[in-house]
Amino acid sequence: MNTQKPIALVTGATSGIGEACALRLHCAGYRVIITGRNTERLETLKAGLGDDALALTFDVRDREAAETAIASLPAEWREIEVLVNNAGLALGLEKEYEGDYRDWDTMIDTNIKGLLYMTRAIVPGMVERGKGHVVNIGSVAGDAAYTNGNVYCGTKAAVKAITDGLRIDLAETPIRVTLLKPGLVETRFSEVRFHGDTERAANVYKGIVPLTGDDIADAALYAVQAPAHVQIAEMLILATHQASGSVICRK
Ligand code: NDP
Ligand code: 8X3
Repeated sequence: MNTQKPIALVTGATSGIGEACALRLHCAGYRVIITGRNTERLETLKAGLGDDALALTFDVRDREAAETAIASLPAEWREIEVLVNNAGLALGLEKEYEGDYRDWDTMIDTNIKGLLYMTRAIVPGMVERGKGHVVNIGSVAGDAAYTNGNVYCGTKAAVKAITDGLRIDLAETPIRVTLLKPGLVETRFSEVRFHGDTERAANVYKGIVPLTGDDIADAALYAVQAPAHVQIAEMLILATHQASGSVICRK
């Protein structure tokens, strides 16, 4: 392992945008801490990355598990320079007054509270060392609610406010904070949203060329590699035929 290389930690690295970010950061010369709930997928990813990767299995909703995982990092993996808060999900697409409260709890606990737990566990070290970059994965869904998006959109609006708050609180430090707001990205996202209904999930990407996880990883890397005096505060990244969370032109 090359301990001269900077360290990046990516949550939800087992799939989609998180996996793409981990791979891009690794290619760009980072040692990567890949985290998620699925040990088998993490180990497969780690096998492809070699010594410059460390896998940590925990659920971001479990504050104690997240804190313990970070506190028990080996000395040579402690100085995390980039945190990508990516783990998240949508569950359900129905009217708010007909929604499933269990789906709401999971989205709120993962997208908002999980992101906060990771931030609280890692950012103090960045402040102490005077070096760091937090990249939060928000969404176009946080800019404005769309039909039946209600609670998911609410969680991503919260991610926007929480990211702005962190940037304000860190303004006196060299630590930078970036919010990425992707539109339609073809990952496992819709399959998860529709509780495993792959046909319904596939329809989300019909008639439009969606973004890929790599497109979002490119944006993350651009922000991270910007000169130290440049803070990419926010990026909205849409497919060419998507204009907002609600306006999608399918052909
Ligand atoms: P995927 O479903 O492909 O990936 C989600 C990742 O988050 C998986 O690695 C998943 O792991 C992990 N995850 C979910 N819940 C938890 C948890 N409680 N603890 C730890 N890890 C967890 O979807 P995407 O890559 O598309 O989603 C990544 C992020 O991007 C999310 O925050 C999503 O809201 C956001 N986003 C996605 C867009 C899209 O169109 N795809 C657009 C805008 C934003 P596991 O396998 O264990 O579930
Ligand atoms: C994911 C993008 O438009 O499906 O956040 O909500 S969208």
